[in-house]
Amino acid sequence: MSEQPARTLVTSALPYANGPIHIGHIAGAYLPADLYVRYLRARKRDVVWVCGSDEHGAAITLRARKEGTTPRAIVDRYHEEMQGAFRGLDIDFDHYDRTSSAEHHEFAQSFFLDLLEKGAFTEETRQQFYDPIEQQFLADRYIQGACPKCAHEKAFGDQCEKCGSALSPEELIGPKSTLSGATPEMRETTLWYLPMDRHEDWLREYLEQGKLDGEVHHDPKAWKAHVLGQCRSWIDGGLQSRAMTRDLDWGVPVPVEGADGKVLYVWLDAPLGYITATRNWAAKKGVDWEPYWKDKDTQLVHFIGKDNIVFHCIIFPILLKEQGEYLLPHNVPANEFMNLEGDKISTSRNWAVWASEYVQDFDGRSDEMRYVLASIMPEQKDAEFTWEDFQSRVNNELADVLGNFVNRVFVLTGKFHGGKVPGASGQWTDVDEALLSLMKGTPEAVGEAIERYRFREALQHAMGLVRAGNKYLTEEEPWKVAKTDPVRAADILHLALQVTANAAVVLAPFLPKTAARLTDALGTSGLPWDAAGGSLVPEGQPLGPLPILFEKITDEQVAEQQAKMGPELEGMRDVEPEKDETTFDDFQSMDLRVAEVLSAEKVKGADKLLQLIVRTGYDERTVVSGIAEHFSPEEVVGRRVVLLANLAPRKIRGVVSQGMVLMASTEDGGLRFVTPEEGAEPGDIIR
Ligand code: B3M
Ligand code: ZN
Repeated sequence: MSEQPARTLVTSALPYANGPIHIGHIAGAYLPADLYVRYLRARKRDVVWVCGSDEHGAAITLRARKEGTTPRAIVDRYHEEMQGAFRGLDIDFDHYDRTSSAEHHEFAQSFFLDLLEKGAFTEETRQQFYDPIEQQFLADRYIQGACPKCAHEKAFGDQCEKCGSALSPEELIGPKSTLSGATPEMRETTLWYLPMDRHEDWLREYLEQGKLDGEVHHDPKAWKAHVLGQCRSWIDGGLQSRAMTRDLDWGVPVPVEGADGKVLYVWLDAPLGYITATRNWAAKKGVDWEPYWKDKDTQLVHFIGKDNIVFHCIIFPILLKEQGEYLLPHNVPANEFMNLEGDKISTSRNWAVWASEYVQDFDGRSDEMRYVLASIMPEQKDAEFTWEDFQSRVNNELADVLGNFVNRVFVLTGKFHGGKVPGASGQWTDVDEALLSLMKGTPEAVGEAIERYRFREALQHAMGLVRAGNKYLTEEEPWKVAKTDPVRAADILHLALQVTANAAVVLAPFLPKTAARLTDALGTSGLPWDAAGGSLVPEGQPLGPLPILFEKITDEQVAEQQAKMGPELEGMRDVEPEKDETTFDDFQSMDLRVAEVLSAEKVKGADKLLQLIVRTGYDERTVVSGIAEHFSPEEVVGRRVVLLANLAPRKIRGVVSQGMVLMASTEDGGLRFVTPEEGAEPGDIIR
């Protein structure tokens, strides 16, 4: 295990406040950080975890434009939405901030000025893409073209989302404005650039050898291979200067005279949001924020998705290093992508599982999603979520293994020991010893995996203890043994109870709700991680009631969730659900005919009814119709209508009605005739 830092500052990528959070985001940058931080908290380490909404940049302004509203309205909406989603999944930041706040603007501006004074930027007047129709400069997501690295057709001006390359707009092949579709012109503007080529040497040393200013900074072998691989290929490709300002009206204004209409590049301002968030967290707590960013004994860990690697491993470190007082990341355990049901997650195609929808549909069942996402987390390569896999993991692992084990332990303790923890004789068998030793080693195995950012492995270790306990109970059969050897039966249950309590501790980062239910029922709430490994529940301790821990996911739920994905069609109405399925034969049994209304009069004493005489082409008959509130008799006479001709005659207000005229009900509660096309004659059969 690596040497213990004095404190750890954990960050998760600030999500763009331009849309809701989906499970790909959760599995990428939030759940792993949450697991890591919950574990460190359980170990009583000094850890702070900050995050917040990224409220600037083209992601926001383009969304506002699309919806015909202001960037402010967009960020306010999603700032709330995202926090609700995080809460619903028990993603428990110490502090969640936002980058549009006055505090953040001030801090980002002062940081920019500081770097400007230190000579970190160059001011250059260059030709930039300009949209002649929209009359604005185009950068980042305002411009699209083919990626020069991988040929992906829809690379943005700052990044290709397919291969992850950081790009400049000039590199795009066949650039087009995403605003108007126009081919952009070149116009001159003045921007501040970060000459990144100056930094290649120390970056290489920092990333490849884990050294900073000649001193050991971190263990480069502790970094994920795919993270280092991406960094290496960028540096090998030669780092270009990157503009750190934009000609835009939404963002942190460039705090320099004459820079009206210019804002800081979002990837300069957003990572500084981590610092703003830490400062605000500290102010709220009444503690000093600076050690978390400046003390050498602090470890800074950034949790992100792989598309953010260049910004956290190259650009932000350059900015921090130029400023000089701040720590550089100790590790950046970026995750790869989570795919969904055989395809990439896509917001625009609604190919996603939205966190807040999950929370709504599976009320109170956040542990189930956390468990599945941790089990398949894309740590080293892309992974895939499917609802069937979700169902099978919840049903076969959480319900049938964990739920079943714990339930049997509680039921048996109730039955044989009056709900109190039985004492143990101390005469352990080999089988017991094996389980005891697994129990002893589990907290360390889980912790060690978590400290190496291997959350899947950590969960495997934790569940390994549960599986072993479940198997132990099944094979040792205390319910049978109790009849002949009550002392042995008590030993078995005693040990099973210790396994249950230990499982609750090591599963707590993954399944916080379940762990709390378990420790409440066991009377062991609040035990620190370091207590785990041995006996946690004392003899004689009364057990509380155990709620049902997991309900099975049904096939209907799976089908319902699968049906939700995919494009939502424009202009859909909220209407009554469809009736139950009918058969072709039932449909065939209805005799629908074109008919003509010959006369109409109100039915006495009934406001709603008109008595009609209709001509069917083969007879004339009376039909009573409930349309009097919508149509006067004069409006009806002479119309061609659709008649359900073989409806059994009914007596309505003393009049025998022979059939029914079909009507369409409108959105506002009105009625309209279903009128056959011109030329249709009474007697024509509708089929
Ligand atoms: N908002 C990008 C993203 O969500 C960005 C992260 C900022 S972290 C400082 O992919
Ligand atoms: Zn590419």
